[in-house]
Amino acid sequence: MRKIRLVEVRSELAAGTRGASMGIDAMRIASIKRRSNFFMRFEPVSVQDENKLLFGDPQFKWAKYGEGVYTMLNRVCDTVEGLRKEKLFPIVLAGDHSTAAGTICGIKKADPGLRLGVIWIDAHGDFHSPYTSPTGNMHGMPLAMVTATDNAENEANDVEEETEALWEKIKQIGGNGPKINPDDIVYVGVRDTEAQEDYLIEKFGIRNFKTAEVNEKGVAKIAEEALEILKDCDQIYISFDVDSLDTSVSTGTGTPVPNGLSKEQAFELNRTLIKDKRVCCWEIVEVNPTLDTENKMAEHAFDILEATTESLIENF
Ligand code: 5AB
Ligand code: MN
Ligand code: MN
Ligand code: MN
Repeated sequence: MRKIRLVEVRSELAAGTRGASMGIDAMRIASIKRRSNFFMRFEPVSVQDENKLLFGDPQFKWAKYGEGVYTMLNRVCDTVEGLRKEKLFPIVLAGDHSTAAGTICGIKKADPGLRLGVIWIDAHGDFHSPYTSPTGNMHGMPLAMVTATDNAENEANDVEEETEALWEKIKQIGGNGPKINPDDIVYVGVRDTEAQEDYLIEKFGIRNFKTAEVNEKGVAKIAEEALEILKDCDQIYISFDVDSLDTSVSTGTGTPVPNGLSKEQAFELNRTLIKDKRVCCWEIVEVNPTLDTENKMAEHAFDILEATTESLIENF
């Protein structure tokens, strides 16, 4: 039987809005309200954060707090690598989404020959680089960190040399070169992208199951099709950004976007996907209770976290 380890990454360095580092604790509070023993059942591993850097200068215009983000990615990578080497299943709770690149690097470092597929449930493409980002916020960059997608034709920003060096360093975390093929990414719920991301999505033919298609076909069919696209992958990592949810639910996250998934859809989607035996890691990110009232977002996120974990255990 596979064993679960909770990994807690309270980093918010790469988000544009402050407060996502409190998302994990907000979910813990939600679990108490639900009278759930979830956080007592699993041994949590905590990854030390670098949020103190937020009191200082962001340093790189197009890769804000980039050195700190680099440190965090390495820590997450080493933690996840260790767990995967012990054949444990990491459930990662994180603040800002940049650290998902660290998770992917860790999975690959534990097993470099692995062909890893990624299901990215998010309102955003998270496919920017310092060369294309409209903000310099690195939570919009994790997928570019782990793929070979930089392309001069697609650049918008004049990036400083130090930033270039940092970006190259980030791409070497967990081993030389790209960790996944861009066409081994499947999006669900992506509906707020910039032209540079659209260019990559089109170039690599990345499938995006938008909300309308989820409504039309139903979650079961979407899950089946998503897994079918990744049929040649050895293992699968699922990344769940709570801003994939509709704004009626995503009341506490930094970058909410209308026309998202309903809570029920996200609930069923994650519960269904995680039953696939190739899924080796699941991550939930970007709950920000400082933007919310009465901790509603964290309660919804906790319900999804607990139900997804239950589904995983039932299907071990
Ligand atoms: B999230 C935006 N594309 O790059 C950018 O929340 C938003 O992890 C990124 O999906 C959102 O700053 C990153 C405008
Ligand atoms: Mn997002
Ligand atoms: Mn995201
Ligand atoms: Mn987000």
